[in-house]
Amino acid sequence: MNIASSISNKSNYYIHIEEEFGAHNYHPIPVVLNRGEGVFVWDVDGKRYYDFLSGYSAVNQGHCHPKIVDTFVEQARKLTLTSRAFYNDVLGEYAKFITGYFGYNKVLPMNTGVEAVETAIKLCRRWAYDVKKVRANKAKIIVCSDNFHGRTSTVISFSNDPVSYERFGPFMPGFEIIPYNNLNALSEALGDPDVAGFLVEPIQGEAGVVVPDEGYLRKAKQYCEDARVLFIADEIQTGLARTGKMLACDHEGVRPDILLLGKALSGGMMPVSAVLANDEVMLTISPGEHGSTYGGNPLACKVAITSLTVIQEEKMAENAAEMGALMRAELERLGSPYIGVVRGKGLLNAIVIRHPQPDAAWQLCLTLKDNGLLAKPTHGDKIRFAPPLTIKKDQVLECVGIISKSLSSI
Ligand code: IF1
Repeated sequence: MNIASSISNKSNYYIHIEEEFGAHNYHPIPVVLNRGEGVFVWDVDGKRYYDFLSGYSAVNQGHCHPKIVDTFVEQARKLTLTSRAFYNDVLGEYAKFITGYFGYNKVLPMNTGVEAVETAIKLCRRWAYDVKKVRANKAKIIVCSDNFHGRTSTVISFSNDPVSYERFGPFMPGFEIIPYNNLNALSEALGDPDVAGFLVEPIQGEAGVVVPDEGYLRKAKQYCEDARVLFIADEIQTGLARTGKMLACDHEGVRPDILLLGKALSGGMMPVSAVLANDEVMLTISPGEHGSTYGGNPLACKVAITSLTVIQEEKMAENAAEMGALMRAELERLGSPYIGVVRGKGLLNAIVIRHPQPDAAWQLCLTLKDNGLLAKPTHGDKIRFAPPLTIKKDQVLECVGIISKSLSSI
């Protein structure tokens, strides 16, 4: 089933110049977008699509949310960057707001998600040496197989996906990979007194929306407490109402020792990430020992306050839970022979395609595009279905219709 996907001359022009002058570090679905609003995006020919990727969960609030855009424009006209060499009238306000919002003593503001992960690694190691008194340069952090925490050299050092790490060595030591969703493996690894932290995605996004067993996070947190090990939750993709609760950890009442946020923290306006922790951890870093040029800039902070506010105001977590349950039920009801598994929580969902053709998931995404819905496969046979959290019931039903129509053309 090799349906040539329709690509206009106008789109081809943009695809060509990006190919000619841009690095080839992605293989995008062949669609050229130039407008976004809510759950929709439009291509350069004016065709409208449902966005079922949401910028990898960076536009949970919907594309170009009017209140977030207004905040961005208003602050952009006032003051965008002071650096941390000076104070400004926004960072303190934001720090007070976000620590109160999530219930932590302190926030360390960064920009990209992987910078938040790197910051957590440094905080965890510093806490290990200064508080837990782990032997110098021996601190170990446990991670899970099939993890995705970003693409810096340190972070790919603990990936088990050759596509992420091959021929990028040498690698950063101090990490141990255990199977995800396996409490025995965690318990055994925690026996090592040099272990300082357990870094985990509450649901593994890139791996194809892998949801652990009920109770896994709660028991893992308890094991970490018993072993005096920091539980570090990477909620960069699962957080901010995506899974039907403000945090995916909230489904099990787990409070991470270090909480990582990114992506939708800015509603898709710009890179904004945050590391939240209490003083025992956060104050192990002293002035001048960590930071970044744009970390905590006034523009990012104002945008983040509005991005967090609208999630609560518009009850996006509740909507994600309801619309996600509807979507999974309707997808199951299709009874398509090509859908192996439907899985997810809230509006972080994926289907596993079962088809003899190796690129069936890719071909299906091309057909979905032609039928007005944008999604992209992950790890070959899985397709993530993660629309903005503002999606309504009739839109979910329309999208399931599009998916059904597209499946029938396989
Ligand atoms: C790409 C994946 C998703 C993340 C988690 C940290 C980060 C990410 C749980 C780093 C980033 C992005 C990166 C982007 C595609 C996307 C992605 F496919 F790569 F894995 F969402 F699943 N923790 N995920 O998901 O945040 O530094 O990118 O801001 O690299 O292609 P970042």
